[in-house]
Amino acid sequence: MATKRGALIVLEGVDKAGKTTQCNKLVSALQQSGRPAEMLRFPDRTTTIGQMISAYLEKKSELEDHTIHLLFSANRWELVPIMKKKLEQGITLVVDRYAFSGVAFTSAKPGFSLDWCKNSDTGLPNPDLVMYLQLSPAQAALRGQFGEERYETSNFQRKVQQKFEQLIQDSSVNWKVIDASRSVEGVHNDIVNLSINTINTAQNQELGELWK
Ligand code: Z5A
Repeated sequence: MATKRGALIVLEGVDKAGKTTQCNKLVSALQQSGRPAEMLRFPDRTTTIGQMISAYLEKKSELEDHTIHLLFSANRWELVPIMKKKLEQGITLVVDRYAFSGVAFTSAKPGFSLDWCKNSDTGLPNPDLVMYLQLSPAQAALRGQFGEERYETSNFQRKVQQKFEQLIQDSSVNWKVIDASRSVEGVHNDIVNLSINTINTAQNQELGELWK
């Protein structure tokens, strides 16, 4: 019998929403229940393109706004062959940020439309599930100071949040909004349940193309 494909599961949200914490816990829970799963994160700072992005985020280099947007996008496209291969092998991929972060962060800058920002990511593998970890700026502030990287200011993060709120209205993407202000375990339980349902459904479906 042919191997059933893995699911593409994405976690999105503003800074400090708990994406990385929850991705790690989800991968462990899936593996412990006998479901092959691996984590990916974007940007993937290990590639040549990823190193350019990392230097920009760390404010060690300057890049024009369209240019950095396209580099974030290219960093996803360069991973597509390996993502598809793993999904075909039955491995579920749990992804910390994806194209939605790309669109939300760039369109929060002056002069960028959502449509322009979506173009370079159109056709990427469409996630089977995108969980948006919703957290207000006030609740995020309780989780500590912002870091030193570019974009880590409360004013910019508020604009990014508004862009995410627009993106989650798009019914061509399987969005689920999760209240991320609860305990780590409470959030985790919801995420595991949604993910297992998605894994069961996705194995009988073709992988789609984002925004097509
Ligand atoms: N970016 C972009 O512009 N374009 C793109 O295409 C992409 C990204 C893909 C990458 O940052 C930056 O690049 C990011 C977007 C932009 N810029 N910003 N801002 P990154 O991915 O390297 O790092 P990050 O995403 O900014 O991490 P984060 O958002 O700060 O954290 P998080 O993953 O959402 O949360 P966490 O690390 O799991 O938890 C944060 C803290 O909260 C930590 O102390 C936890 O212990 C605590 N925590 C977590 N959950 C809870 C709960 N439930 N209760 C209490 N405390 C909690």
